[in-house]
Amino acid sequence: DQVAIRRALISVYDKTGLEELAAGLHAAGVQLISTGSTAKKIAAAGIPVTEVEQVTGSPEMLDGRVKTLHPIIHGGILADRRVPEHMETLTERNIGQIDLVVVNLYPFVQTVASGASQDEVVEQIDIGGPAMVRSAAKNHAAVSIVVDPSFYPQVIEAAAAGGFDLKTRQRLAAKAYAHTAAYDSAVASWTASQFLDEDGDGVIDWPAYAGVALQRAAVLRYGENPHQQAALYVDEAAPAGIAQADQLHGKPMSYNNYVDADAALRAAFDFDKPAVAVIKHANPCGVAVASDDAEDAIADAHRKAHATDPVSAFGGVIAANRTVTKSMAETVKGIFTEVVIAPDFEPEAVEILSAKKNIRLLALPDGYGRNVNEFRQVSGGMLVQAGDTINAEGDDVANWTLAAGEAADEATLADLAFAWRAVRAAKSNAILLAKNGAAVGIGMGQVNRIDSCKLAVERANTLGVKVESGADAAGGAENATGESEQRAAGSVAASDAFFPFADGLQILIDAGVKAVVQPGGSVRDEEVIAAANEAGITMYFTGARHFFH
Ligand code: 93A
Repeated sequence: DQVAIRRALISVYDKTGLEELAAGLHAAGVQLISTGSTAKKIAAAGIPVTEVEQVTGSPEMLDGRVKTLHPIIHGGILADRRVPEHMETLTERNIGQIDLVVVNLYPFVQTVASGASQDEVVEQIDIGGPAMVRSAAKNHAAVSIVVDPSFYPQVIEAAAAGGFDLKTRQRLAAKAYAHTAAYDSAVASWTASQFLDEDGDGVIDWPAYAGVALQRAAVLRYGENPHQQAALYVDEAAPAGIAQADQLHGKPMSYNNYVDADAALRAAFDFDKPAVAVIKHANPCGVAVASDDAEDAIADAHRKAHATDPVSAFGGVIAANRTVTKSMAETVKGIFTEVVIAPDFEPEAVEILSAKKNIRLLALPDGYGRNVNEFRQVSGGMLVQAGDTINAEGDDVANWTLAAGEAADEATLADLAFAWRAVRAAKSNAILLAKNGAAVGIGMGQVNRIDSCKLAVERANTLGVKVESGADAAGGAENATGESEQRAAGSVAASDAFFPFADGLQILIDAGVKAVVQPGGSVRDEEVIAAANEAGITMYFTGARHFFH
């Protein structure tokens, strides 16, 4: 099932390996036809080549917008050799068959990334290139399509050995369609960003558009479990995230590592202050911020985040929103950790952590941001939604309404603001207790809010290590008394959604929580407000909700 390669059409923007390819094909007796600058480069190398214009009798026009879009070209590619009428048509119209098409497209993604103007970007939308790629891939029964310069050596070899077999032509076709699909997705993403951002805030307005440009970046060892195959795909049109991170050390990332590292980024990057999140099973078991003027703030944030729940932090994934410092690395070194992801690492931090064979260190590329749209597969289809952000009006403390008790003092309000941002990272139903810029108890993933409240309180009161007074509660293991610290009393709480009844809130009140922030909006708000007033605690309503499932 080999098909001999007698005539090849070459039209490439990226001229890598072109001369070698042309020389190899010519040596194998293949006749070459080619477009403008591709033909020039081949001819300059002393290899015979016919310009597409000569073949079609139709000169390139409209500044090159129309060069290969011609029946003589597409007829030569698309004719089905098994159909006698097709062959007769070629003869009647004097069209020569094309057996091999080598194309790579205008650099659209690179042009967008360069910050070029709208007109310049539009000019880089390749039309004729994808048309040839798609024609040749469709007719893989006879035609070979090559879009990747690294494959040229095999092309030369095949041309000399009687052509590719059917299986290879089929594989090349599949690769070619993935290539044009990704290219068109990138074009769709960009045009959406230019024309569908109706209010000009940089976010594509839902539900107008959902688009991805995915390329497989890695085959993973396995999926969520060892019997599941898995791979990583990178969205070329998305802001840089976990999929583009640069691994500095450690074994390859696993499927679960990616899921947890992404959850860790979501948790740590909601804060302007230096912040660290520790993740297990896609949920935070530690979140904390440190003051910008603290000495080695990120190490401080990490100590506080680890202290949230030191039991669960074993085998966790850590994200920091600042460079990982030497002293943070020294603490992390003593804790069994799967992954650390951060914008950067001090060289000493890499050195210290690299002594541990199994820890994976990932540096985030510049411009970290979350995807505008979120996709979730359901059986038989896909759900798409605009990603949740922490930019709603109700996320701004200035817009909160005091629903019960006295207005909080500055420190309490700061803790409430921290808790409100942090609770968004925990799976619903989520309740997060916080003190001094650190989570002290997190209840998440429960099917009712009462259980999440109980869990948060229980964790706050059993996992805190009591230390001799004066010692740093988070770092002072050497001063530990062996008892657990009762951390729920005097803490503040955030709830990702409203309390449907007063019962959940009552659990927090009984545990000594002094202030609560929640969306409000339940039909029983009056009952919930009454419970807060009776206990004399402060309660704010945000009007915004952050379910996360
Ligand atoms: O402007 S186009 O969309 N119109 C065409 O008819 C056409 N034919 C090939 N772009 C077209 N191409 C592209 O030109 C190819 O995809 C390739 O990237 C490039 C090669 O042109 P040259 O050989 O002049 O460098």
